[in-house]
Amino acid sequence: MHIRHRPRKRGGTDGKYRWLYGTLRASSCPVNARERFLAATASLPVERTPLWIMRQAGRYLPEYRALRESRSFAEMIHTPELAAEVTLQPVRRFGFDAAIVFSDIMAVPEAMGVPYQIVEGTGVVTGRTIASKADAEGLCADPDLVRERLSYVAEALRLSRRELGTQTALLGFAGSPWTLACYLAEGRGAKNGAFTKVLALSREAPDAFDLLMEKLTAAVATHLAFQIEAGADAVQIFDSWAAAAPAELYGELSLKWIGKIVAALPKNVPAILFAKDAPCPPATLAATGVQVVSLSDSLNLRAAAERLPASIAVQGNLSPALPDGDPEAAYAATRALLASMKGRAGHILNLGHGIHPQARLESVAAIVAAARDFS
Ligand code: 1CP
Repeated sequence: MHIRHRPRKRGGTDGKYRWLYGTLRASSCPVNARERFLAATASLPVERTPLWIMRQAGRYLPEYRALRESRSFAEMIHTPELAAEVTLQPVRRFGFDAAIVFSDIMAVPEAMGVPYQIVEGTGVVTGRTIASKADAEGLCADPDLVRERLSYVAEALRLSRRELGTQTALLGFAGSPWTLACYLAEGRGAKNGAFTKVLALSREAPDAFDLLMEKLTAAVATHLAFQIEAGADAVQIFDSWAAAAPAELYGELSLKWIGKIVAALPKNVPAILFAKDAPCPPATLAATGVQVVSLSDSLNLRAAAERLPASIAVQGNLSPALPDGDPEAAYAATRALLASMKGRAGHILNLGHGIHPQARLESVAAIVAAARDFS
């Protein structure tokens, strides 16, 4: 990948947020957040580790809750102006190196003809379940229709890009076919990822499972390509329910399909794979062709990175509970992680999973400050 280095401008993102964090020092290298992020995805050296936080656009932010007070989640997602606003909120407040478009993994199944709701206290509930080949046949994977029905996501990306310019990276995303199949077979979220119907479908009706996976793979690939055309600099694939697959079948049930999606993406756009608690080593995740593997906090990040080719970047892996605690502990843990990664190019700082709604803003600020102070 070709990274252009532009001269550092006065009054850029760094300067704008410096007053917020007493501990901030100016960085000395002529790169902006987007260049820093893209360099890290390519495992090139950077003057400081870039960061963003999974679920950074969401409920822990008072400005998100204020918008959400008078609107449903569905309305926020489907209205590009609101989705762009929520995408930008965490970048304005914390100066993260990357924004992630405010959308949901269930947007793709919805475009394929399965409506969904987010029910307070329950989570995802789908309007249909997929239990047979006939059910899978009824799903739409026509690229033109999928694009048309997801045009609100593309518009949110274009509006976000307008404000971010070339200063901050912008991420698109999608759920993996396996994780989406978990929801579609179950018809809803499952406590602690105990999805059982999808496994039964793969065993008892392999034709139905294969057709479902082929259609999901096609629609996810279409959606990711569409997001890249609309301005995404990189894309993240969420295999949030990787651990619902038995270890010996994980490659067949999930990674095989992710590999097909990555192969279909433009080669110059980095793909990040977040496979939460995947039942395989990180090198197996990297073998899907992604440039970055995002790891949960159950692993030692340095040790995991050492077992990967130097060309593969890692993302993570502070505890998602860290921002719930006090800022001093958040600062110290971030410093310790960065110190452990010193000398290993290709690290994007993040949590091991999404930030909690009860996260403390001053502890998020402390993580950002620690990343900026460390070089
Ligand atoms: O305001 C609210 O009540 C809605 C809460 C919410 C939010 C803020 C949901 C419902 N989705 C989102 C946004 C979202 N979802 C983003 C936005 C960008 C960002 O990261 O800031 C992203 C990337 C997602 C992805 C997503 N949705 C995943 C994969 C990531 C992960 O955490 O593993 C999953 C599993 C979902 C499903 C989903 N959507 C919402 C909830 C509460 C859930 C999980 C619940 C369930 O499994 O039933």
